[in-house]
Amino acid sequence: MDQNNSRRDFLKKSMILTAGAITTTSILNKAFAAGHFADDIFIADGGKYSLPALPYAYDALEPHIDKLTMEIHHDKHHKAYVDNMNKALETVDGNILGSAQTFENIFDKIEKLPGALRNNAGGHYNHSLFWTLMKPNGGGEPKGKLAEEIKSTFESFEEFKKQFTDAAMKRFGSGWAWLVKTKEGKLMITSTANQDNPLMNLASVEIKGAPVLALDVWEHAYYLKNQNKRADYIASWWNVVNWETAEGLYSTKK
Ligand code: MN3
Repeated sequence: MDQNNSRRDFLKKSMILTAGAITTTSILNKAFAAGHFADDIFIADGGKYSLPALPYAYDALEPHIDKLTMEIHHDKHHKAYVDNMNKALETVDGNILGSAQTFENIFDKIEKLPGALRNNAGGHYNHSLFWTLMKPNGGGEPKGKLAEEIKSTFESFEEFKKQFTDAAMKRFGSGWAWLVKTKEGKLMITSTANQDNPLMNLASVEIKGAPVLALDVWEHAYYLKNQNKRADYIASWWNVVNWETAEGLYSTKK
């Protein structure tokens, strides 16, 4: 892409971004569902990453996930990851990333990059994805190809739910549970520590693949409402899962 085109593209995206929360939401959902890393959409003016709007109101997931938790989680925690990612990027040796400050490139080179970038780029990506994987009146079961693949891989949706819940419960300390689609196209359940994710090129990330479903099990995701009871939070979370986003991720990720 020549510079003029890329500039035009960039301006167009920036304008769309300022058009409001609903538009940003649909762009984010569409980008994730299309299997894009969507980072070019996240970059706003000045080449900095910015906090995407929550795709629904803070209280939209009540009574399953409470308003105050959503406010603090999005406005404080997620915002801090974005701000600290921008700061960390300033310290990176230009030779490592070149001009491609994309999530794909960052996650691929993660071992050579500063720990602050690993934590905060992971935090920004994971949370952006997490918001689009929840919605009011969500839950139930997936449909179509994803439903078929879950059944053939885990025998039943109930068995999948049990194994995913188990992975989320067993993650010691802070981290995430994931359903991923591996390079071979196989569905697998895994979990990662801190803000690592299955896209990161790290030996400690045991199962790599494209995220289809993501669950934040940091205490900041549930402590205000559920205190130490992670199991209650996970049980509530199944009621707000946005299976349409998950189906989109499954169908389009290579
Ligand atoms: Mn979190």
